[in-house]
Amino acid sequence: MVPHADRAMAERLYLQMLRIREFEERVNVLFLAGHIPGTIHLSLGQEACAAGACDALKERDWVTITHRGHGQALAKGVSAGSLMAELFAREGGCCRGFGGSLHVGDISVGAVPAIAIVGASVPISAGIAHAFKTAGEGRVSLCFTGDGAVGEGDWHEGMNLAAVWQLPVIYLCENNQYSISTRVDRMYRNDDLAARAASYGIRSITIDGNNPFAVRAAVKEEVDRIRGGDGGPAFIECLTYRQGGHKRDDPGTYRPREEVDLWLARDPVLRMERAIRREFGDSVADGIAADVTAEIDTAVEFAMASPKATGAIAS
Ligand SMILES: Cc1ncc(C[n+]2csc(CCOP(=O)(O)OP(=O)(O)O)c2C)c(N)n1
Ligand SMILES: [Mg+2]
Repeated sequence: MVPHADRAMAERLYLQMLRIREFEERVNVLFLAGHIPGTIHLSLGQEACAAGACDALKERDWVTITHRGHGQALAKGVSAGSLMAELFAREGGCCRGFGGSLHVGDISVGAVPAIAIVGASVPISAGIAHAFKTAGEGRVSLCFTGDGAVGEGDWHEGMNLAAVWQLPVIYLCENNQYSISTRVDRMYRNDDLAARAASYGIRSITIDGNNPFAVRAAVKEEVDRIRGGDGGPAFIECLTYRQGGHKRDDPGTYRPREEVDLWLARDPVLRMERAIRREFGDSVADGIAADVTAEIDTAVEFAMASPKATGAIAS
């Protein structure tokens, strides 16, 4: 899984995935301890999508984030401290504590704060891409969505507009197999999501969304096309799995045990950890893990010390 020639990239991707994993595991504990108001949607199991996609982008490219967006925000460059403080509804949050978990982002690093209306970011990303195209700066708009968004009217209108105007936007669909409790094959008679996007005249592929190298390569190919002046929209369906329930009050018991086990065996972070240990040795993997733990410790301390945001959600 780890080509020797790409050691720096492999270490970078593993670090990013582990940051997301540890951030969210810590968030889970802190939520249960009562530090985080509202609710949270965790992306455990989907880390390779955000890490791979954002590694192929520059800061001046913009992403739109979903309701399951902690990993997307971290990977695009939102600091762990400001993200944690946002979840705590504190002044130091990336949206000054007014957004909470469902609305994270930081425009200064190209992470458009999440709206959380499923599918709404599809036409918005097209609009961003239109502005980029008009300015002629070769910037890229990348829209994260889930599989459930594919059934929304916004998705169809946005996809069509992006195709007709040949906009520099990459739609990255994290197909985690479920929209709340409904499996993708019960939502769509045709559950080949890439084929649905292709029907709008959009270049579309389906890839292993648990392999960060595959995600990075797919996004990079489209980014290069866009910067080279030959880029229209693209749709990348990343096959992945939501390891937990939809949100904190959902144990996810509607999923067959064998299915959960099958995907747990494909855990992207553990897969990458094994590859890093095998290729580069334990000290490299342990060093990355120690750096991540230190960063998340500092992020939690920052959030705890930050003053409560006046008027923010449930503060
Ligand atoms: C327009 C709209 N309808 C319903 C909801 C409630 N809702 C929140 S998340 C979600 C599921 C979205 O599924 P998917 O797009 O697959 O993303 P995932 O939760 O799997 O990451 C729904 C229906 C919403 N936020 N917006
Ligand atoms: Mg989904």
